[in-house]
Amino acid sequence: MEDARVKNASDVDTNILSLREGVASYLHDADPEETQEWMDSLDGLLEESDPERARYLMLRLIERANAKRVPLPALSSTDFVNTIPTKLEPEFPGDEKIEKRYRRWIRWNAAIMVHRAQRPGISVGGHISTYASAAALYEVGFNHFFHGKDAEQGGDQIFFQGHASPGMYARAFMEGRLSEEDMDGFRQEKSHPGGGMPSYPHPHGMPEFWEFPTVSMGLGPMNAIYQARFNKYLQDRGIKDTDKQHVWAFLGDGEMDEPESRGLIHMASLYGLDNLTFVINCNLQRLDGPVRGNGQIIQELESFFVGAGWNVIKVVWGREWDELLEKDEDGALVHIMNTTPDGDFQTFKANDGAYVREHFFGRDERTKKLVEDMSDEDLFNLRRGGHDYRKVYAAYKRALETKGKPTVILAHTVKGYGLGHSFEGRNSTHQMKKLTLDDLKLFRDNQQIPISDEELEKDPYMPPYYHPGADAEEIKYLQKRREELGGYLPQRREQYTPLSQPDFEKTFKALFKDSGKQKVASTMALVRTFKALMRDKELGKRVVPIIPDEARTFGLDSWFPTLKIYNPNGQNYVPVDHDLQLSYREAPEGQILHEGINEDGSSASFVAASTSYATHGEPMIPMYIFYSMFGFQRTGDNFWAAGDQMGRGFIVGATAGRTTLFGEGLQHMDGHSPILASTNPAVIPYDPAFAYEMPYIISKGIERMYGNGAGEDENVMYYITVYNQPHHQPARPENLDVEGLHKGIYLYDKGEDLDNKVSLLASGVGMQQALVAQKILQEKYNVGAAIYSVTSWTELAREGQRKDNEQLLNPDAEVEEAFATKQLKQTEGPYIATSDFASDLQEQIRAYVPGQYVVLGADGFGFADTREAARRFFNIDAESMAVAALLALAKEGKIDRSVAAQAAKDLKLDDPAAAQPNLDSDDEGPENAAE
Ligand SMILES: Cc1ncc(C[n+]2csc(CCOP(=O)(O)OP(=O)(O)O)c2C)c(N)n1
Ligand SMILES: [Mg+2]
Repeated sequence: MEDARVKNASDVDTNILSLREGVASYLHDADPEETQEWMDSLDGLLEESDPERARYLMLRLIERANAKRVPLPALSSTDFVNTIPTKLEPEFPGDEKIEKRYRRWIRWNAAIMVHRAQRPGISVGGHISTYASAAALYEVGFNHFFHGKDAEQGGDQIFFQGHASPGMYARAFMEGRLSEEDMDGFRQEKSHPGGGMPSYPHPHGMPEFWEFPTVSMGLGPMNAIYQARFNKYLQDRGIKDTDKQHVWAFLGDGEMDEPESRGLIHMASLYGLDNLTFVINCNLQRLDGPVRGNGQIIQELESFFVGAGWNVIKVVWGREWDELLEKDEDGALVHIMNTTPDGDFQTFKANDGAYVREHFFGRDERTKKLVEDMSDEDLFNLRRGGHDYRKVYAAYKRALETKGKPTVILAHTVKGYGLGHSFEGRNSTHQMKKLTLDDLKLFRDNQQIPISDEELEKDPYMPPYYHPGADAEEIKYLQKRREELGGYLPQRREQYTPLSQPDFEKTFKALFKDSGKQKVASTMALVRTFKALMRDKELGKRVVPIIPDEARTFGLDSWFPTLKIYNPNGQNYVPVDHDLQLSYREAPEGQILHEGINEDGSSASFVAASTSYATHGEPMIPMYIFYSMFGFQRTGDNFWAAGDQMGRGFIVGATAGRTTLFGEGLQHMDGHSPILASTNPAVIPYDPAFAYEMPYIISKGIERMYGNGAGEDENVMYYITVYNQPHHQPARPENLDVEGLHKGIYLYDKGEDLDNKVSLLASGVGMQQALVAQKILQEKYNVGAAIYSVTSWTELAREGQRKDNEQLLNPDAEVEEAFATKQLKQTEGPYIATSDFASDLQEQIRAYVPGQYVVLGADGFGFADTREAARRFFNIDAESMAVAALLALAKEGKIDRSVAAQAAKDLKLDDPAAAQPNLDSDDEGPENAAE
């Protein structure tokens, strides 16, 4: 069938084709005659003049329509020129000459710091070219925009591009915050006398300086978006005013290829984040070569961000181009700008003015003529927009004035700018760490640094830093600017009021009781613990539940109507379940951050909430609950960044275990998240077995994180694995070994005093298997089995390793034995360990077990089957534990090996089909409804 849309508009009676998708496809034509007249004029114009003229008139019409508020879909790309026309540029309020002078000193010191770090015997290097290209972008911010911590509401939050760190150190040196000695400690964090400085923005390494770790590319952009969203959340919930705080993220154009960089930008417009500005340093290069040799990264990013609903400001050309563009009456210059690929622009900068004349302006007779009166040097000195203070200032100002949407500034720069010919625009520039003597001299001349040839020649490994002294006019000016803007940046502070908790026994009474006939999964125990805590008014409001679309799976939908889901726009529709008690509720003051199916965004949300004690001085308690398979495995890098940023809060891996989530299969059944979590030194993994353990773990966690106040609290993130298998929950034992519970192991049951003895160690749902194994061993085989609840294998291992290290450093000393060893000596070996995770988890404590140690683990990929079959297959079930215990006893000569052999046969250890439910769990129901 013929499609009417391919026809000429004039062929279609009353409908016309709309400009593009986004408005209704067909519009009613109220006056076809008038329409035809407009069409005829366009046709006539095209007959008389070139398409350039038609394009011009069309664009002017669109511009006029916008001005008259005619709703038209946005154009997703504009010419390769500055968004802000020169005549609309605001007055630059600073003293350009002074600012330029010290910007050059900063650029010098940044490069010299890296160069000196290459000195013989150290040779740790660093990045020179990234900051050189971005110096003006930062300096305009420092001098005129970035609010420091003393500003109203605590100032702005700035995500510095990781590899630009030398520039921030060099500025701090100018400000007198860092000494030459400090600068020479760059990249020698442990060995430099008096302390060194990290290569990149690591708050962990410099907790009073850096705030946001950004160097794992892609994390900065997404964490900045969620930081801005979190600021709005704090404001909307009445916890803290943040409406004068702005989030700036400085990013590389190469970095924008990371899916994390682009993948969440729609969230920023969805939440109307006008408190967020991205500044993308488009130097057209990444590490190896051009970002888009054949294309134009600035144009590509413009369309991408416009499409996502952002305000886009391009800063492409410096003021030197203004006059040329003014004279470009027929659009020839704009045309060659539009059609020159980035690869060529890079090559221009690596060559000279004559090359630019021939290969750029020479592409069109008209443009060639345009520059015939200019010298080659003038041509080479036509700067790119990102190096021009005035253009950058205009863009920043416009960004802050934009309401209702986030802004991205696309700044065109040269990589290695000002560093001279060996650096500017070269493919190798990113990795060049030092300058030759000739480079140094040229760089010194370019930047007009008052250092003599002799001084440079004295020791080419150690060219001097430059500082004119605190009394210099420039330094006074610089200091005044920061003073007026609220103090130095970057800077991290940690000031907050400690949190107190409600009465422990009273609050958690229900969780300490025997559950009787009711079967309770540990997920439910965790939810109940948080619910009980949240009844406390002061503490309750600080809990930030973060959920990527699995609330119903975890039984958290009961929180929807009470806590509500945060949405700054409220709920402008009638929810389908509005007449139900558990209705889906969105509200501007909502407490739940429901992130959609978006683990990356959720992890970023966690980072913002977990560091609020420092960024805002407001301790918040994030409780980020996810499908455990999609947590550390999917977003481990951001948890690593959270550790660097010293985040504090709770990460909950729900539907945990390789066999518990029956029927789901290989991509769902998590048998290793606690192992992944254990590789993050800031994470304390717990795998609780019983409901009564939960309040102890969570309450202690909050106390460790926020109990004391600044300087005293620990930078820890708890990772708690919880299951969806309901089972009987025993009452809290009398004389519970609370210290053991916190440190990772306690004796739950001594077992019967029979002829032979073993000890069973279990965590999580593995405990249910250990309890049955105990019965089998005692009733059928006359073996008394003690049971230990291992709340954290990793914490035990870490404690043991700390003791080992102490011993290594003090070979003469009598170092205490590991906590695990002491605990396990309460009963006799052999020791048999299990959990619902891979062996590597249980293996972590092998060195500290005082006897024969047998590990059963769920190794290999998971699969879809019943829990019983899966546990038998992996040999982590009660029967397998029992046989493992018998075999271990046989190895010690305590029983005959044939007993174990017969048991293996009787209990059908190798037959998943023979596995029968050995738990008291008839566990159908919503808690198993994971999808
Ligand atoms: C996730 C990740 N991958 C790789 C790197 C290594 N790396 C550091 S800088 C760089 C190139 C950066 O290019 P761009 O983003 O354009 O920044 P520029 O230095 O040009 O400003 C790369 C690949 C990294 N830091 N993070
Ligand atoms: Mg780049």
